[in-house]
Amino acid sequence: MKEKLVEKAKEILDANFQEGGFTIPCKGLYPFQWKWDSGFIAIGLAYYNVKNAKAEIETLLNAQWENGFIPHIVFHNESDTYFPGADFHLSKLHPLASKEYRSTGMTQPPVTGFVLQEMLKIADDKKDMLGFIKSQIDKVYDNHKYFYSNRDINNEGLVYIYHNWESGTDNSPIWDDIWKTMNPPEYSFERRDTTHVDASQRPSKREYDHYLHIIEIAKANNYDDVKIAELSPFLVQDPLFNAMLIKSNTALIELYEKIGNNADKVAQLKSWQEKSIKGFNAKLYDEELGAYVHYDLRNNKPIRFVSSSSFSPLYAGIPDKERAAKLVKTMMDKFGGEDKYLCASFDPESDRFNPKKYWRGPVWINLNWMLYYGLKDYGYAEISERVKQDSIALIENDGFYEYFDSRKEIRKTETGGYGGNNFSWSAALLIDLLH
Ligand code: 9WN
Repeated sequence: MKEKLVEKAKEILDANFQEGGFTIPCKGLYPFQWKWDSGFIAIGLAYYNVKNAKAEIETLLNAQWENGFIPHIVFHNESDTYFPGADFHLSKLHPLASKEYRSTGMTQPPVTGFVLQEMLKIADDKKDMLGFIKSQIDKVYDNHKYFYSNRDINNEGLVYIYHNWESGTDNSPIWDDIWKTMNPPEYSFERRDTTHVDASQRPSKREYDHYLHIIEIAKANNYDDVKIAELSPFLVQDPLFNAMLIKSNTALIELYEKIGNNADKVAQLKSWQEKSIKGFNAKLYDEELGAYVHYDLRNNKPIRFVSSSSFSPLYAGIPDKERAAKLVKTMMDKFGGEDKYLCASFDPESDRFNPKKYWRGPVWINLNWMLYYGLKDYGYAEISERVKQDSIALIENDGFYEYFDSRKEIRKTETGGYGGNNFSWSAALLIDLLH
């Protein structure tokens, strides 16, 4: 069974790999290269196709802007099966945008640092992989420098995101209260996602109006970071995003130390890291909820909801042992019942929970993958094993979907896989989990 699943996963990754040297997340639905997808995909590829794994990362980093920014989507081709595309985002408005690649003017969680480290762990030929890393690592360092120089506006070691698409958890109920502070125009546009996937599993038209409106504001200011920080109605410190940055800092420090001769960069990374971990624990932990939460910088208040992002700091070594124990208790109490697969993307006890809709409840394999390793590192062998086995069972029973229903019992009458099928990161991370 294991061999068959891995074989199928490889078939999916191979079919989604494109001539331009990158992998689409899913045929039709997502026809370009996405930043954090690319990272997870490269981990899976590293097990059996080192050439493609390297190409994946190199192609993404080739699209980096002169200020170190790495965009969330790189539009390598002219596909019109996705909205909003290159002509809407107009990255060229920013003076330092890539001249060669069209992209969005927003980013996604900074996973590339820890992905490079994973690739080194996986590679048989360590010398060859370290050589590759040496050729790419400064670009990732520059990306972290971009974040700390432009997005830590209060100098507290925490960077902001200015759009829900930057979070990667696009329509999470976390953002609902922010939408209430906005009243965007009713744009007319042609959605493409709902031609590929059941509309009930995707964000609503009104939610898209909000998403587009934030971009219109950023575009009117040529994607200038200072202006965005001043004007964007959406400005959030996201625990998942910041945990990814912290995890990648750790990876860059260790990789630079292996490479040698980079004492200045190591010192800088260590200083960012110290401040970030301190700021993270001081600001984003909610004692009463026993979980990390988002902070709404625009409206100056914590967003007090528990989601799978709340537990992602385990993957980055952020909580101390005592706090980690509280996090695990919260996770198991709310998300861990025997009738459920771990780990729903949003608090199943909340009235905002929706088990079928995208980031409002379904299980996502990339978050599970992080939780598996995080829990394992903190010594929760049994629970981490359950996260792993649940992830495998979901894919085995339902298929290589984009997201999954956490309720076990619904499978008596229907399938529990939702969104796009033959989804690349579900395939790539399964290869890692089954290794
Ligand atoms: C917008 C590609 C991306 C993922 C995100 C996921 C979804 C896009 C969309 O697909 O977002 O970026 O159009 O819905 O939420 O995490 O990177 O797989």
